[in-house]
Amino acid sequence: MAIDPTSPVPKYSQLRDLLLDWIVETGLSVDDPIPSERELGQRYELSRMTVRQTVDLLVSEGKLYRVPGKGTFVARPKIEMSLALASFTEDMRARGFRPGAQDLVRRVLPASGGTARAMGLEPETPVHHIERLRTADGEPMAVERSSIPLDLAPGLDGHSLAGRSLYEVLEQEYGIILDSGEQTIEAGVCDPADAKLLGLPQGSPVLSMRRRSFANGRCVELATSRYRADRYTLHSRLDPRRPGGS
Ligand code: 16G
Repeated sequence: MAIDPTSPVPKYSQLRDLLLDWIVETGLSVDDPIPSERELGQRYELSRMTVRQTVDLLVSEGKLYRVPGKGTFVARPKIEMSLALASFTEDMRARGFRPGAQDLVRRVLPASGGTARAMGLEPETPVHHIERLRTADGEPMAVERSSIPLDLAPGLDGHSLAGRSLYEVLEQEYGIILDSGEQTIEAGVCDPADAKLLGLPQGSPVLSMRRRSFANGRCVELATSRYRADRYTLHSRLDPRRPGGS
């Protein structure tokens, strides 16, 4: 396939699609090098500037990565997160990764006004405040901050969550089985503290998620999480609209 100079699609964008197809067709895999920008320019009869624009785009999309002085290589595919009431542990295992958790902060605190409102609690109700760094195959993936009412899980602060699933502890130790939830997702950037934990430059893009999980109508967890946007993509099944539904 060649670049179509009469197409309304910009040339750098046509080259993006051609390159991605070429990577699949030639069977290139993770960490394999792609041809140099000079070679690509010759092959597709494009200026060096256009090729550079395409490679920059593919790097920013996380499909390629550059190593200064060495070249440009095929990046690892992103991890696809399904929008379900699954735990990080379940989600990672289902995708063939080894899940991990580092306990960063564990405290019992009075719920702030916002937390109390979101969880349907009286202001200042004691909640477990849990901050964890989540890893997949040992690589930092997300920083998760959760609030859980103390009365639902007394003594939870005494259970180490390092390398353990919070949802498993809630189920096994407290008999809490989450049965519904809701989640909002928005684009965000890494603040200095999270950038350090995630091993990313400050200001890197993240997926900022806020989840409320319930059991028998009661809010069990309010969690705000920051996931690396360079490693994650979200996947959601789309069901048909029901007649009369909103
Ligand atoms: C997910 C949840 C998080 C929950 C965790 C429990 C999102 C954005 N967050 O990561 O709220 O605390 O699962 O995972 O989905 P665990 O049972 O493996 O500790």
